[in-house]
This record gives sequence, structure tokens and C-alpha cells, in this order.
Amino acid sequence: MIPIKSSEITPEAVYNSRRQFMKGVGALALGAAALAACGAPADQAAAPASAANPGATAAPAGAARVDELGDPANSVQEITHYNNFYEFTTDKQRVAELAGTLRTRPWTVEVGGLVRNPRTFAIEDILSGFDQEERVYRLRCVEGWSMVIPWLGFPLNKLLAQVEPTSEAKYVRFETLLDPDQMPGQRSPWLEWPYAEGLRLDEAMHDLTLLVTGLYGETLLPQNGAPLRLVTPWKYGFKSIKSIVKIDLIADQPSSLWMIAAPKEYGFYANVNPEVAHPRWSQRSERRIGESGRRETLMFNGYAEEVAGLYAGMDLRKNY
Ligand SMILES: Nc1nc2c(c(=O)[nH]1)N[C@H]1C(S)=C(S)[C@@H](COP(=O)(O)O)O[C@H]1N2
Ligand SMILES: [Mo]
Repeated sequence: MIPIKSSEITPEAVYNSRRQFMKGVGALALGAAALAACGAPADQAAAPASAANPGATAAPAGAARVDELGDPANSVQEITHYNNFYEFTTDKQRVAELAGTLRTRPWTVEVGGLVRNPRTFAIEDILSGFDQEERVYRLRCVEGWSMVIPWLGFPLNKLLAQVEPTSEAKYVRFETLLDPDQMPGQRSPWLEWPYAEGLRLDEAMHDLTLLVTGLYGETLLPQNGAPLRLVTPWKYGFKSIKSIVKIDLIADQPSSLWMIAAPKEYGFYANVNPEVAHPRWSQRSERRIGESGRRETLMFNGYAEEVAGLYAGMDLRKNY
């Protein structure tokens, strides 16, 4: 074994070893907390670089994608083979294989609640009804790793405009498909299924907030949340809920799967913030998949200029 410097041991690795320990203890009550955002051993993570991306259409042929900070996008192989999707497995490197069987047709997305025009969209209508654009965003998982991903999608505000939220609508709640026959992870009693997430309405209306249907110019694969998932790049990755079937406009702040599982660890806002540690690890740095060493984590994941105003006057330690 190659010795690693303690400075390179990531929170994931530290956490994982603690998890091994807890397995030995075998205390059932630890279940939910132990599951929460647990990670695969950090250093098995770097997937081999893939060949060039397969026939991407959204950028000029052969153009390398970079984010606005100049960092290159991760490879298709990395983005599609290192995933969190607890409905299938907690093993990031097996999600691709196990989620592959998810049936994404027929698929409908029911949009309702406090709206003037409730509507159930067939996925085909979403794909053809909204101009799909490419956005190269950083994704920062709360566990301490990150990637750069060229998403294909459209602003959520365009879909919300069609259903016309009423003046009572203050929050948006999202739900993943509930189907334990297809998603065996939903038989785990430690988490409250279906996966649910929420945004404040102004966050949902922000131009950075995307509904995503693809990446690298190709249709989204199940492991990345096909056929439709949310992406909020200034928030920890768990807010970016996958395989959405329901979107509700509501009056009161909703709860989420992670808030229910571990309320002290996962709050409603989940804005990326290097100053506010997770109770079990620092958030000051992160491991970019494919790189060795660590990078400093940026406030709001580098999107402060765009989103800091949403939180003016709020105590970001309390509203974690
Ligand atoms: N339904 C659902 N959505 C989910 C998750 C999940 O387990 N189930 N995991 C979240 C977490 S923790 C992260 S980091 C991202 C990972 O997205 P990716 O696998 O496409 O990189 O998806 C988020 N969305
Ligand atoms: Mo995550």
C-alpha cells in the first residue's frame, strides 16, 4: 500500500473508516445517521479518463468544455460512473450498473399545488417544449468531492412560468419516483422515501437553477437522474434531486429526505459554504474527481456573485 499523508485523508475516507467501526458495534439506532451522506473510500474514486465525449452536439465538435473559472469538465466516464443515487445503492461506483434498468418511458411530471395552471407534462413535452442549453457547472457534494459537469437543460423558471404560481406560493417541493421494485434502495427503512427536496421560490426562479435532461450533449443516463433532474450549482449536490415525477408549489418550507434523516447535518438551504463545517468534517476544501490533492472550497461554490443577494441579512450558520 502506498502511504498517504494525513493531509490527504479526506472526510469521506475518515468517515468511511468510522462507518466500518460502527458496523462492528452493530447499533441499529445508528442507521440513519450512518447512511447520511456516507461515501465510498475517497481514493478509489478517480475513474480512468474516458475517450473523447461521445458525439456531443451542444458545443462545437471536439471543443473541450471548461467552466467559467477555466477548469476543465470531468470526463463522461467520471460523471457517469461515480454517482450518488441511494435508491439503487450507496456504492458510488455501482450506481451506473444498478440504475441502468430504470424505465424512463413512459414518464410524467406532475406540476401543481399553488398554481393557476396545474399540469402533468409528458417527458416528451418537456424535451420538445423547452430550448435545451448547455451549462458547465461545478457540482460540490456535501461529502467533500466535486466535479465539473456540462449539463444540458433549461431554467426551471421557464417551466414554472407555464403553470403560473399564485401569490401564496413561497416554496417549491420536488419528489423522485417511488418504485421499490425498480429502486431496491427504497426498501431501506433508514430513509424516508421518496427522495424529496425543496427550494425557496426565489431560488427556484433564479436563472442558475436548471431542470436537466442531459449532459455532454447526450440524453441523461439513469445514474445521473434520467429523465429529469434538478441542478442548483451553488448548493451541495444532494439538493439536485434526480428522476423527478412531482413538483409542487407550496406555502411553507418543505422538509427533505436528508433533513428528516439527520436534521443537525443537513439543513434546508445547504448552500456551499467553506466557513460552516458539517458536524463531522470541515467543508473548507474538496477533492476534484480526477485530481490529486485538494482544492479550496469557494463560497456558494463560486457562484456568490450571482446568488449571495438571495441570502442578504440571513445568518448562514443558522440557515445551513
Ligand atoms: N433521488 C435522488 N437524487 C439525488 C441523490 C439520491 O440519492 N437520490 N443523491 C444526491 C447527491 S448526494 C448528489 S452529490 C448528486 C449526485 O449527482 P450525480 O450522480 O449526477 O453526480 O445527486 C443528488 N440527487
Ligand atoms: Mo452529495
